[in-house]
Amino acid sequence: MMIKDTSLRQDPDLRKELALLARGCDLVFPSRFKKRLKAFQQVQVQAKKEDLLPPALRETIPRFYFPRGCPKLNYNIDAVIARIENAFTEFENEKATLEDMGKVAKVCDCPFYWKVPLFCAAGGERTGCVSVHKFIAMWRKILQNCHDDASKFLRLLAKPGCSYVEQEDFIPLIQDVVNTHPGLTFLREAAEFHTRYVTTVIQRIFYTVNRSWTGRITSTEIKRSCLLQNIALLEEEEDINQLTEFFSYEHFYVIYCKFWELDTDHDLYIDQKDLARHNDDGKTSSMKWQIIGSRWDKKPHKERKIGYADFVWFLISEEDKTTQTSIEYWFRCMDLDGDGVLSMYELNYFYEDQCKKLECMSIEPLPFEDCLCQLLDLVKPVCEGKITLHDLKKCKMANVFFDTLFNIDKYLEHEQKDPFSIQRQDVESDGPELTDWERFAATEYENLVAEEAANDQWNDG
Ligand SMILES: [Ca+2]
Ligand SMILES: [Ca+2]
Repeated sequence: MMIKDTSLRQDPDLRKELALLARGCDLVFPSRFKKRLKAFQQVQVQAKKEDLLPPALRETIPRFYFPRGCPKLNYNIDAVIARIENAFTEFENEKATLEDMGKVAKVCDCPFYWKVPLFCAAGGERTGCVSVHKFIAMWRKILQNCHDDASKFLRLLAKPGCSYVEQEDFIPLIQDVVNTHPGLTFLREAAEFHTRYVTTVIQRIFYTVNRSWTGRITSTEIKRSCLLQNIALLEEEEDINQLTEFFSYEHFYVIYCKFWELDTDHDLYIDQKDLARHNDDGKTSSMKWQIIGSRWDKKPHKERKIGYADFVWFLISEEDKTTQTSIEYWFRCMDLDGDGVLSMYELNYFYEDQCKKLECMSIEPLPFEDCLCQLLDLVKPVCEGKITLHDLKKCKMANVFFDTLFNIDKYLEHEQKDPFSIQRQDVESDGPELTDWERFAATEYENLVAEEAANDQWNDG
């Protein structure tokens, strides 16, 4: 009989014995240990028997876990269906085209930009329109099974039989935002940029929402994120640049221009040489290998490169090292042997490059031992000599930690800052604080616009 290791952990005595046994200690004889294990298992089995309640008793416990939302008692599905039927009478042959779907979405009590997912889920993509019967059959099923917005949204977007959404499932919705949002009129004419914008928004959604890094967003992840609020806001906010979380055109423009500058041959891939030019080589080269290597492990070094989607993750992580995803991103890059902790060897590996760069700039670097002391003071890891992801998230200074090890410019910036001035800033600023990423994107956008204007003047004059 197998017993789970979690149950073993609940018995401290046994754990100690196990540990001793593992170290080959003579104090615990195998026969004695086996006896002990058997006694422990018996206790476990007995406890389990007590857990099993008779069926009658089980039924009296009210259900409290609703993965697809808690059903609303007084929600009248038939009344909603009647309203939809009525709305369809206005359309020719009681069939809704894509243009009619905004109205249908509102009748269904959905945000306006759910219109294309609604259209596609009812089969409209294939035939170009949706009949009242097909639409009602689809929507009734969703209303009966999904009781909150996250699970409805997921059901509309996901492939049949899937309990998650993947990147490509978002394409129709975001392409529709490009086609119809008043804040993107100018982008509509530049069809060659549509896929770039769509890719950027999808990557940003996965960056923020897909906390499990699986490439599959679940309804729980949607619920925990601000995705649906942002999609709902598209309807109210004409200036798309206000939606800095995912949809901002300015943010897209900055990311894309940065990529374009590095991708000199414009084959939509950048290699290590290209990446070395980012921020005039603020990033040391070991880290650059890691960024590129982590994605293309199996390829020989020379062929390794990253595409645009990976670049979106890199740039956002690089410019804002305070978010959960960013901390995880850099942790993964630094954990060279993939054992889930950062060893002192791994820290030294990256710091060596940093020292070389500092020496080139005629700045004398701190010896590694001193730097290590500072870093350990900053992070205060639970286990000596090992830094875990949890330690880094808890210390609230992960950005300083990472920059010290592999970003010269930002490391020097942190060094020069008076720690008290940062605190003062926090107290004095009113209104919502900008994130590091938002601040970077706003500055870069201004620079790019100024550059463009200067170019125009040059060409005209
Ligand atoms: Ca290239
Ligand atoms: Ca490691």
